[in-house]
Amino acid sequence: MNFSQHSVDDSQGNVDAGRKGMVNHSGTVPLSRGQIDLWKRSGYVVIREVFTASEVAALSVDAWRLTREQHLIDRNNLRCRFRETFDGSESLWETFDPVIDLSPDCARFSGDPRLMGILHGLYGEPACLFKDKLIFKQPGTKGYELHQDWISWPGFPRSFLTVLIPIDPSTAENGCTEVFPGYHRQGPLTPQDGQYHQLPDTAVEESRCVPLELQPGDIAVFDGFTPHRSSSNRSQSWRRQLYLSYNAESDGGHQRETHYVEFHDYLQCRGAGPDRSALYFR
Ligand SMILES: O=C(O)CCC(=O)C(=O)O
Repeated sequence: MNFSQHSVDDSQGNVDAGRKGMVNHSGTVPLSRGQIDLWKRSGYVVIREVFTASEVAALSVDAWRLTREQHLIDRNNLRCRFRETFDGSESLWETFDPVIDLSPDCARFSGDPRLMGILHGLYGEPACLFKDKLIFKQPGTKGYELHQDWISWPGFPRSFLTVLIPIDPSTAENGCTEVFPGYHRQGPLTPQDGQYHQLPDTAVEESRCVPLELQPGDIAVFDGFTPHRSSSNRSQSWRRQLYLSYNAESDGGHQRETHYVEFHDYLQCRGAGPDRSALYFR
């Protein structure tokens, strides 16, 4: 396991816990004070080679299986998101949110002791799974505008963070996630009215953009206040990536079930109009 924040921070923060067998029996990864300070300063971190090729290959097989669950892939199913295409043709299915109840492999990754050890190191306490989604990002689909994930719903945990687990290599061409370090320290950058807001491009300095180009086995972690976005998938292949979000245990404890009740209410209210009654969760 190789802990880095791209070349800027490599000199201060490399640890190769996986290859040198530094993961201890409780699964805790020994992160140095300096590495944790870097995470706090930047609001993101990349850790290389956390998972083995065979572990990610198994996840990949299960993710392909999900693409054949045609009875679930439906515009009225609250579990699904569809995304516009950049050539203007019909939007394509993009996401299952949640996903761990559909996929034993995704569930296994969400509680993996190495991952939980890393998060314990970053939080200084145990992490609780809050949300889980698999973004399939088919070729031709658009990316996401600049935004922060934290939303001002009552009790929404300020310790929210997301772990990216690439199933396919994520590259600039297939629309990898891009983060803007440091801004998380400013907290929410949009009105706190309980609605999702895009950020204007002027909210960040373009030169600070870091593309999270990852190989299967690597992970990236970013804070709920870290501005991020992604481009269209202009490659010929899918960019499948598991997004696992957590909160610190002392910040509300286990609240995944409550979150999904609240999230579905939000989606149903947003889907105003005659079609709203057709929405369901399966
Ligand atoms: O697909 C991506 O790279 C970005 C996804 C994202 O920003 C989100 O789900 O909040």
